[in-house]
Amino acid sequence: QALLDAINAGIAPYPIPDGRKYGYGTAGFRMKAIDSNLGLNHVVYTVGLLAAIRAKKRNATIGIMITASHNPAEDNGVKLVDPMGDMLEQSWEGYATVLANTSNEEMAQAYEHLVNETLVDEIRQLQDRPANIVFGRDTRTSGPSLIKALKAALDAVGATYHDYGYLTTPQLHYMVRCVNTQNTPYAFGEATEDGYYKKMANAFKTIMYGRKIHGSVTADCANGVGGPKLQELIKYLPTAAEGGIDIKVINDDVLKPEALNFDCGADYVKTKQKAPPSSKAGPNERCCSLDGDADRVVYYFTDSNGVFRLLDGDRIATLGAVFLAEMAEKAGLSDKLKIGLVQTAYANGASTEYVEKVLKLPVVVTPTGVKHLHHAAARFDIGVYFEANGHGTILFSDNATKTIRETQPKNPGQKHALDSLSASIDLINQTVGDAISDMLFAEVVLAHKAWTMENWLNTYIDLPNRLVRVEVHDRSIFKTEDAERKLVSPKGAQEEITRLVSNYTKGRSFARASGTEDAVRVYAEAYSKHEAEALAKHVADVVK
Ligand code: NG1
Repeated sequence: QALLDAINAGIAPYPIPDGRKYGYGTAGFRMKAIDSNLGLNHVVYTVGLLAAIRAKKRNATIGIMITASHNPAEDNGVKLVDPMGDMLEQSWEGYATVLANTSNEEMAQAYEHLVNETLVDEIRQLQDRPANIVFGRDTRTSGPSLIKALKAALDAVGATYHDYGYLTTPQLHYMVRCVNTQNTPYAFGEATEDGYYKKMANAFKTIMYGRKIHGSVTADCANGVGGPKLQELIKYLPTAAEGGIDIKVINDDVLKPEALNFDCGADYVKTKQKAPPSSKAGPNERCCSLDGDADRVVYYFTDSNGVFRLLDGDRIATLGAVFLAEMAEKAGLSDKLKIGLVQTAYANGASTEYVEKVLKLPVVVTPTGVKHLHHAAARFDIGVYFEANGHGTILFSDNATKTIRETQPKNPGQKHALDSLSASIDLINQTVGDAISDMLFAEVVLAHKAWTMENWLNTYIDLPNRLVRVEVHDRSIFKTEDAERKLVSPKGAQEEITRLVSNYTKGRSFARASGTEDAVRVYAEAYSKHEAEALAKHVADVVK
């Protein structure tokens, strides 16, 4: 009873506003945070309760990240991280939603009910288990008050915790995995920021051996937490003169809250298809943009004719796949390592064709949301997954890691390939998409191949495409199948879309409800820009 009283007392300052409904979306709970009437504090408190139960269930440390990623500065959100640094298991999203939608009066009861439901068979042992939680946050001004609500929940249930303060989302995922694998054969690294930077910098030096990165890279950090963290990492990396890298950091102002994701960052560049106005980069200069919590990155440059050229998540995926397939071949491991790509329906059709026909690697398509891509990628020995918006990473199976690390090289070329593959395992943050790690990886691959941005761009030609956001009365009626590529509801809509698509050369289009915004997204691609735009408009009219 003391525990239940503590839960009630702790949540008292955070009532659920009348009529509010919450859902654990594509990336946890997200909403406007400045308006306390919307109840994000209430939601965060319940996430604290759930994390403690999950930690007992898994007998492991669970992570919580307070961020709203690429969303505007006044938003915030919260997501849970499972023991291996991956996203919360999907079956638990329902529990998270139930708790979030519970009123204060019923909270203690709901907690007890959930304990009975999830820990029931072994209730005695599991209840007595310790619950340890680690958490971090991005630079939003609403962060501290949400952390206060989170701590109140953890204190109420007697959980132990470590507050990492400011972290990028992928750094928090890294910490969770490090804590849970300490003193095991699968130790991931040291669970400190220093450990994160050292692991990445050492891998970078190994893989760079004898290579040269041409020119500098300008990194736009969306005025988010990635800015100071990237500045920190740079201290661990060799400079260009030392055979390392010259990173010019821009948009790293975290003192002006309203600057976050405003006219800059990966989402701006990807959706507006232009460089941030603050960019001073000249023609053919390599640029990249991170998002507000540094879990996405896209590259771009302005070509000699002044045309803006975007190299998005599809490009980073294909770049990584080209390199790893080549290294696997040089290492004599092509037959032993099954490499595959995972994309969503938003991947440009030209990238899919390039991977299947030119690289001759398999492509799997999953619904939107990293959690879906991640699981599909884990089925390959080397699984490369990226969303077109730049969110992704590369997974190496235990078998791949063991094979790469235990194969004895027979000549210097093979040794170099094995060392590069081995360093890639450490350079890439395998827990989740990590803009900083993905950027360094792209940089070393470009150096290995001695590719300019033009060379990279010319590997295939993107089909012109258009993504539109359509406000609808009720997005919940939009149900899909076939990895979101076909609508099954509302009735008749898919037939109409299929008919429209058939009028366009290389046409492809689909509509789905967003999991993070109250809208339906329509994607269309076709042979020409004009056709892609017309197709998108017509399909948008169908769903309106
Ligand atoms: P929704 O709103 O479900 O489309 C968006 C992105 C996803 C993913 C999540 C989480 C697009 C089309 N969708 O999801 O790829 O990154 O946000 O941040 O970019």
